[in-house]
Amino acid sequence: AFKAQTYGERAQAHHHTLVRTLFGIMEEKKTNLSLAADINTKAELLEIADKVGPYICVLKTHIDVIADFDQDLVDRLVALSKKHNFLIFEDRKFADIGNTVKLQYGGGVYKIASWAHITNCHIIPGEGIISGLKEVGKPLDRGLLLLAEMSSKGSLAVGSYTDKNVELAKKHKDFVFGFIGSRTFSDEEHDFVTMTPGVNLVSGNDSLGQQFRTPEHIICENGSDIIIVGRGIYAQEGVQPEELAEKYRKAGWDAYLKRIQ
Ligand code: 5FU
Repeated sequence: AFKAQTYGERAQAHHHTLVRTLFGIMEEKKTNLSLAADINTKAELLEIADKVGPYICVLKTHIDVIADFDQDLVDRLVALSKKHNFLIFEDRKFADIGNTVKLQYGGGVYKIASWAHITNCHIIPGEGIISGLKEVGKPLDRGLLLLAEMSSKGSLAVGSYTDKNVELAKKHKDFVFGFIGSRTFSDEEHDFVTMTPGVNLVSGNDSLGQQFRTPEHIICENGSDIIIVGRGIYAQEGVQPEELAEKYRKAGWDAYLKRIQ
């Protein structure tokens, strides 16, 4: 049912503050594109975030790959998120016990909870990881995604493990708002957001197990909500990232319009 609804309709009905904001941004900017900015210097990350900002709803970071990370970087990323109206998703993939992830999420060098609207975790340690992250993130109106599936070849996140993610998401829907996965996991009662990595305009693989599918396949056929694109946008020689971002924005949005018609 949610597959046929607009992002705007789902925003209005949703209980999670962050989802209302996210779907609102998507409607306003007509984009379901997230940039996976796997860039390793501060200056280059800020440059691409500023250039591609107008075309995306979410900027996805791996903050621990930045060689010259400092607090000024996150201050400026937050400023860009306000300037261009996008959310920031730190793709941290927490995977430890509740007490440890609380420390990793709220503190340390990166203080992820203080600037990232969204983060994610594996459920390998059991339910306590969600409870631990929630203690830090919920008072800040942050949101958590569970890694129900992965895009890489041979991923073990399948079958009953994937189902367990959905079960825990329902139980913790005051904080968990969706999944990393290849398709929708919503049912009649629960409206979850799926964000899908491994997206390119041409399907295929890289040399390290990444598997790419097209925006049309992911959004229109599989009912996912947001496409995450990295190298398709920033690693095409001779083409500006903003030009490619607009191409992916349009492909993702056209696939969504086709789905809801
Ligand atoms: F959870 C996942 C997953 O299952 N596959 C992924 O590729 C996360 N990713 C991330 O999406 C990965 O860490 C990269 O940051 C990004 C994909 O980038 P690409 O250049 O489009 O392959």
